[in-house]
Amino acid sequence: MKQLFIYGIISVAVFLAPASGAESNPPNIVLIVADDLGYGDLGCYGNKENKTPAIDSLADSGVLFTDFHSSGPMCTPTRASLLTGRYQQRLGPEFDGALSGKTQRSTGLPHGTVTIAEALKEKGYATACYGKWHLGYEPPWLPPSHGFDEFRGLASGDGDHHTQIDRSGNEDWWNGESIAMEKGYTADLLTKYSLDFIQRNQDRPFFLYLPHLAIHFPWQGPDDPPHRQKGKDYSKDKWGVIPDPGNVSPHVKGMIESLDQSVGAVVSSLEKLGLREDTLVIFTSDNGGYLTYGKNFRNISSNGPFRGQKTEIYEGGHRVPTIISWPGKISPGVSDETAHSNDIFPTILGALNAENTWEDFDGYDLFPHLENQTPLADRMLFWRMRDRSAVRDGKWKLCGIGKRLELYDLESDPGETKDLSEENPEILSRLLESWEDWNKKMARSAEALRAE
Ligand SMILES: [Ca+2]
Repeated sequence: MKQLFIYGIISVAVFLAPASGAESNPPNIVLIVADDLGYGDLGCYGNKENKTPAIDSLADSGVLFTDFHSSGPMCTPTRASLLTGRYQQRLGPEFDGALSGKTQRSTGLPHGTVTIAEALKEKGYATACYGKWHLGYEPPWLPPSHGFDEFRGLASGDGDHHTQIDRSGNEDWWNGESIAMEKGYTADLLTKYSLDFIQRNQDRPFFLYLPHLAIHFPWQGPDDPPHRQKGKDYSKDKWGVIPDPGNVSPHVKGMIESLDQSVGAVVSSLEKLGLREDTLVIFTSDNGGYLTYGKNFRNISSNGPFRGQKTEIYEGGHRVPTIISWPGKISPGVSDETAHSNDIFPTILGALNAENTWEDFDGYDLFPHLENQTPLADRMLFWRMRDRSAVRDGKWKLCGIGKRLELYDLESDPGETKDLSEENPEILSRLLESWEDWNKKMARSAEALRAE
């Protein structure tokens, strides 16, 4: 399962276009991140129930990845990797999991890190974040401290989609560094700000980071009722109003379809303004979906053929839907290359043909692969969430759950059903050794950052 590109007619145009060289006319960048969207939740990834025509059409216009991975199986870790191009573990072990709204309110993404927004701002881009941040709860840990000119949205991991009240009962809807509560459905509000930003900045390069809250709980479609009120604690009641916990999917379907409408509105606005061929659009998810939650909630998301779910290090926890589209520049197709959240920042610089003067990335620039189908060089990938770990090397995947070690051959067994560790002790020990080296490297980085 390697490098399967379906060449479209556009590939001829791409072939005739000059090699990478966008520095003179830098493209706009739109990075849309869905929250908890599973591998199997979209039509273009095989879902038969959810109607996602806009995202499906984005996939038709670009490259759909079948083996793309979020850097963590949860929100905060992946967001840190996406925005910095580096493993979140370099920031310290607290970035293994989600930043807590109770105990970690006065910390966040370290100010010494360089984000995509900071790099693009330096290149003259207008920058905005509309959506869920979850890399800090209050100033000075919000997007304006990390290169974003504008921020509207929520700082925490989950706000009510109608009332914008967070899990701890706080008002959580920001304009820059101030609370500015607003009525409306979260996805629709984020779309409104995105369209306005595109309109206002149509004559200059812009970076729109649109991290939707959909489809994170509370599971509320646009037609479901509001749930949270200011001043109450929802840590034991995070989910919204779910009359039939055995079947959460109708609520999630409403959220997925509202997410799809948002993507459609953004793409249409680019088209109407004549900007579509000047804009690189990236769509991804921050981790896999929940299939079940707690004792009661069932039938939530779909991770397609993959085992496991959000918070787990099986494929269902971190193999995510990802589409990269730039009509006229990137030939439409399907890529089976193994790619990762860490690749997004270097790929954006690749699209700009801009030299990286900021940071040593852990990720690859996918742009030569997207533009010319150049295969990616071999590499190992690593995941760590507290006592859960994974190492990927080609078809092999090592999973560590506490002290238990499992080895899977993803080529013959993508569903991770048959543990081959006993039959392959050499492969197991090689991956384990790489895992230990990687951990040491991450610890040294985190230590250096603390010493700054
Ligand atoms: Ca998430």
